[in-house]
Amino acid sequence: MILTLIISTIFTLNLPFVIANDATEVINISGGHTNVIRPGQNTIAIYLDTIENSSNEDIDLIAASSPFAKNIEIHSMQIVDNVMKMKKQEKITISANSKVSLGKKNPNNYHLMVFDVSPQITERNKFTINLSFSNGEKLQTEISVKKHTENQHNHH
Ligand SMILES: [Cu+2]
Repeated sequence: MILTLIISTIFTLNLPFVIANDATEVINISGGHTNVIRPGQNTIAIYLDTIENSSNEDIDLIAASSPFAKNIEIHSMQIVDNVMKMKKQEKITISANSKVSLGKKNPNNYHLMVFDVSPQITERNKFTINLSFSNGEKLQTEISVKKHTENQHNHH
C-alpha cells in the first residue's frame, strides 16, 4: 500500500522513476533463520546473519511483520545481574556502506521477536517476513526453520 502511494506520488510529481529503483536496491539481507518450532509454541526469535547497506547514507531498520504472526518486535538482549533481559528497540541503524548482524551471538544480541505465531508455521520449513527501512525500502525475506540436527551440529 505504501509502495503504491510512493509510486503514485512519483508519477504525480513527474519525477524520474529511477528514484524508486535506487531506493529498493541498497539493502541486502542474508541468512534468516529461526530455531525448530515446537507445536503450541507461539513466540519465536528470528536471526538474520547480515543486513547490508550499500548506500552512502545511514539507514534504519524500523519495522518487521509477517503474514504468519500477529506482530514482530526488534529486540536487543543484555545480561543484567545474571539475568537475560530483552529490550525492545525502536530501530537498528545500519551505517553507510556497512553491515549489521542480527545473527546468533552478535554483540548486542539483536534479534527479531515474533509474537502470536500462526500454528501453520510449526509444519513449515520456511516462511516469509517483511522488513521496512527508513529510506522507504521494503524487503521480503525468507526465514528457514532449523531442525533439531542443525541445532546440535554445525554442517557448514
Ligand atoms: Cu526478544
